[in-house]
Amino acid sequence: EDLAGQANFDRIISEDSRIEPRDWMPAAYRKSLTRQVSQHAHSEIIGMQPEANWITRAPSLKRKAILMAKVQDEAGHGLYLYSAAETLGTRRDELNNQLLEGRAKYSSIFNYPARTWADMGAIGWLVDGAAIANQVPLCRASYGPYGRAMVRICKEESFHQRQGWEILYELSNGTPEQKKMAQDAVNRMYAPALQMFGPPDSDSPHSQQSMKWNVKRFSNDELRQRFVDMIVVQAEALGLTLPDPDLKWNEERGHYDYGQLDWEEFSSVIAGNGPCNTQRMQRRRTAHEEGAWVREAAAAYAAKTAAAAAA
Ligand code: FAQ
Repeated sequence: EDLAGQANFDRIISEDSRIEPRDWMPAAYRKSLTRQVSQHAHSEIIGMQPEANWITRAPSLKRKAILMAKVQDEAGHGLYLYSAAETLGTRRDELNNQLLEGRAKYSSIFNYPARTWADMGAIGWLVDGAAIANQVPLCRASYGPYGRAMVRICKEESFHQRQGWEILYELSNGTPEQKKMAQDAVNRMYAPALQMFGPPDSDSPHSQQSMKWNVKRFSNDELRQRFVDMIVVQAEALGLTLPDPDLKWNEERGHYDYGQLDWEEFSSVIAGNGPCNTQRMQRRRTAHEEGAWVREAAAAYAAKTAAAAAA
């Protein structure tokens, strides 16, 4: 135990200042952040798949260019986050192995299929929207590299949400078939998007400690509520409805009440039994194998450059 290190860590946290990679930190802090940041990175990378599947089917050149840029942004987010995680002392190939071997989680939402073009709208609006609501407070996370990565990621996510909203707006104001397709996509994505915020507070083992460490600033339920309050008005502006009969304004609380979510489904999806878990992991493994030559070439080039510098 490092008493001076612990005292310094406690002071930094109590001043709401930042822990940097070379600072002493408790092993549990390092472990929990490595868990959260790496799972966040995995989510970004796996999260490319539902939308990447639609790039070849985008309805116009412009839509295709926007969607490609968006999916590439998600890859970039994964890379910033793996880099932030590595500063905590675990190598990226080990983090990647944890994902490939099923030892690490990624967000439940990406185990649902993207069935129609309207899903590109619903994903942008609801999934990126939930991601922003969850991640804006993480810009102030006590771990410096994570918070700084979040700032840039949130800016890009704002563009993503806006492009999704615009896809839905066009469809909602299009033909009756298009409007129906938009509504159907929202109906399917709504509840899984609310579950992105994690289990209810009463069932969230990490929340309390993460809040004491200034990693999380709000609880899962607080952020979920904030998101619901936000999207109700946005749905009205879209001319679409949210699929929850219990959704109604609660004057006393100053928030919208919403219906119970299916937490059994959530657990089952996280346990690997969602509609697309197998497909997503298979695709990731294949992509990793197909990228082996790139990693080998990069390593050979690095060795050659290092040898030349030493000579
Ligand atoms: N899915 O005690 P808590 C994106 C796990 S956004 C799967 O509440 P914590 C952008 C949790 O890891 C999506 N697992 O945990 C994009 C823990 O398991 P563990 C990614 C979940 O950490 C958009 C256990 O349950 N965003 O990718 C989920 O305090 C479009 C107990 O939970 C982030 O990762 C879930 N939904 O709170 C990309 C944000 N919820 O580790 C492409 C950063 C919980 O003990 C296209 N992360 N679990 O095995 C966080 O804010 C937090 O980690 C939470 C969970 C809020 C996700």
